[in-house]
Amino acid sequence: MGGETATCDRLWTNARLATLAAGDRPYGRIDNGAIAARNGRIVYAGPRADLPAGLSPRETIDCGGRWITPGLIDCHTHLVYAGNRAREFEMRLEGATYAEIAHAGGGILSTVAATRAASEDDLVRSALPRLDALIAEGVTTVEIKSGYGLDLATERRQLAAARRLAQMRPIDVTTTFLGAHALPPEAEGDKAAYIDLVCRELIPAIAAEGLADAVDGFCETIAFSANEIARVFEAARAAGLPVKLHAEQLSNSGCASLAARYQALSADHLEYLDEPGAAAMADSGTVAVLLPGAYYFIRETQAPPVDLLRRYKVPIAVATDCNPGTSPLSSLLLAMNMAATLFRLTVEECLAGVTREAARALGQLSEVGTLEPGKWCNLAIWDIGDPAELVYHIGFNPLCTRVWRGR
Ligand code: DI6
Ligand code: FE
Repeated sequence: MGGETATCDRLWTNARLATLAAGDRPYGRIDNGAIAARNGRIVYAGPRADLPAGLSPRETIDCGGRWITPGLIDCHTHLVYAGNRAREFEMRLEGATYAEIAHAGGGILSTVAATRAASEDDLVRSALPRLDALIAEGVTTVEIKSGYGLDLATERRQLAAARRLAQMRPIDVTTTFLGAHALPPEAEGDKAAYIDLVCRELIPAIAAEGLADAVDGFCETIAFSANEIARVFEAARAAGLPVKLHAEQLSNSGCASLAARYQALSADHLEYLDEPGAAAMADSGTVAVLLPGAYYFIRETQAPPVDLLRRYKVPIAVATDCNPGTSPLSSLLLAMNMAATLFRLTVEECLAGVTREAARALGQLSEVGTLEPGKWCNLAIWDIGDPAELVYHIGFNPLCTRVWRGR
């Protein structure tokens, strides 16, 4: 809906726009563009020459020819956790094996132990610097998963901490319950009993408290099987929550098709995705979220089948997967560079992957992800001469100004 454009609060002019809106122009490019906002929403985004008359903005900002993109969206993170795994990383460099590291208290369960021992305040305090790093790069929406609690009290605390971050910074946070991430030690190897707990107690409680916007799982030989994940998805469906899945990261288990069967918002990682999986995702509109930080950090050698995704027109998003074990990455710009260098995504695919397609992966495309009337006025204003600079630089941040809900 275009809304009424007779007045506006703020007007950005003399800008080049990458609207990412559908159409023939690459990036939805508009060279001499303007954006008007009222009550935090975009009321106009287009050529300056076509600005509706009589807008009478309270404030006009001359962008000096800078580029404006939609605010960036990191659609897959595990940003809230305690401790870190730097010592484990060092041990791996010194030649330690996975088993030795696990024996020395490392691995995912060491993060579970640290997170269980942390208060909600501790979790908020340790997550804030990571969140601020994303914000400094123009991120205006972030998804945050639980999954380092693996019991009701800690999963609840992780999600509550994630919700609190949204009160402390100008950013939208969507939360995802990831109880089916790993088997907690007290389950003593009984996966079926733990999945029972997740389905019968955790998902209903988390959903009733409004703590999660979606449910995720880790489908992998070292985590949970497709049958176990199907039970989790049934429980999510019963609780009225959409699903997404860590799928085909280390091996192919056919779980991208499972995700598609449950109309998953996204299937993530996908290094080992096969053709039937890509076809199923295309049919269900499930977004492929590529996570080059994890691919890089664990020194994976099989890249996700990008050509297959293109052939089947599966939407492609890019995210950091910010987590202490396999992707200690809190730069979405670097994730874009890695998606290009390691996976050969085009610049436009990278930029769409952290805006429009990331919004789609969160089920938020009607609210954010492109510069179009009716959406939240979330902008990233960049000191660049060409969109390719957003992907090309390594360890350099060309952000000039970030706007969240019109300010
Ligand atoms: N996939 C991963 O690579 C991480 N979780 C997941 O589902 C690993 C998380 C960790 O090691 O802490
Ligand atoms: Fe992940």
